[in-house]
Amino acid sequence: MQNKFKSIPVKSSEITPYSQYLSRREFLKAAGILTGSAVLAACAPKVTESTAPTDEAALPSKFYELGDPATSYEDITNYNNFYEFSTNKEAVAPLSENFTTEPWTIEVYGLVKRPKKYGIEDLLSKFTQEERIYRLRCVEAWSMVIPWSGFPLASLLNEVQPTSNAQYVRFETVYRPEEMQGQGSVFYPWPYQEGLRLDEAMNDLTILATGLYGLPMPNQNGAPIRLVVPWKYGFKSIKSIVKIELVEERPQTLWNTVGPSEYGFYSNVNPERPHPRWSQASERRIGELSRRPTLMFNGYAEQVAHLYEGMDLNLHY
Ligand SMILES: Nc1nc2c(c(=O)[nH]1)N[C@H]1C(S)=C(S)[C@@H](COP(=O)(O)O)O[C@H]1N2
Ligand SMILES: [Mo]
Repeated sequence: MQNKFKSIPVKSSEITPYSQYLSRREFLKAAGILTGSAVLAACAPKVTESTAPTDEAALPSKFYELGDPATSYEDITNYNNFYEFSTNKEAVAPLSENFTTEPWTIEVYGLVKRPKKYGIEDLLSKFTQEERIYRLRCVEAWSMVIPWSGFPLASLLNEVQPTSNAQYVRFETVYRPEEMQGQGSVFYPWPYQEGLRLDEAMNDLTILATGLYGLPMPNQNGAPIRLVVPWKYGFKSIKSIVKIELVEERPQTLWNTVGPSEYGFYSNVNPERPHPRWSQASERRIGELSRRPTLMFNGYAEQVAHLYEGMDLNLHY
């Protein structure tokens, strides 16, 4: 049984509306868990054991991921990596404000029995949207907890029916340099591409996310639809997807092309394998002051470690 805990699938009718998240924030503030507004969090005193509520059971457990509350909406939507717009995390939100996400089509093709082009509205109505609260661990050693809504990638793949030759899934972000000024940069091979092994893509933790905090996906987070693979470094979770191709050979990925020794194809979160330029043993949770240890597979080992049995994770990084 995989995915018994640590992610919380619910019916779309049960996706927490943003208003409820807000009242929850007020509740947590009153309980002494959140100190001040998210924007001021860096200046706020560290919450210690003594100020944290003793009666944790009183808090609604669905808002937690491995015991941690979700990062604030403000932080999730104003501290972004989305190089198509900017390499400056704070500049992504303003620069993506006028990005066009309607109409939006995703083409699913390659080694499949039923290739198909889906409008985003088809995907939203066809697949039950679930809420999944996941950690996101960036390779740069910061992390967040994000309440996504979306659906398992496996649901879509089962519909198009990969053929027996299909071994990998290749994803591609929209190429629209007139709207995405960062795509003018000659330092990166646009469009952004990513890839997963087919069994990784079929794992229940892997979702296509269409929203967060019960709201439609903000442009800066990869509207209208992006991948989320919570046990891998954040750059695997490709944004604003227009193509999903089933292929036989391992696909090229943007970061592996740019820095093969720094960014491997697998890029599973692994505290024991340092990045060549920094340690991956700990991370800075956005909104918190002190660092915390990074967990193997970002805390999802129980659900995914079996995918890598017998593999040397230092070799296959
Ligand atoms: N197309 C595209 N997808 C992308 C990126 C990007 O620059 N372009 N950045 C990645 C990185 S490095 C991270 S950490 C996450 C950040 O997601 P968030 O801004 O929603 O937190 O998106 C990933 N997906
Ligand atoms: Mo990242």
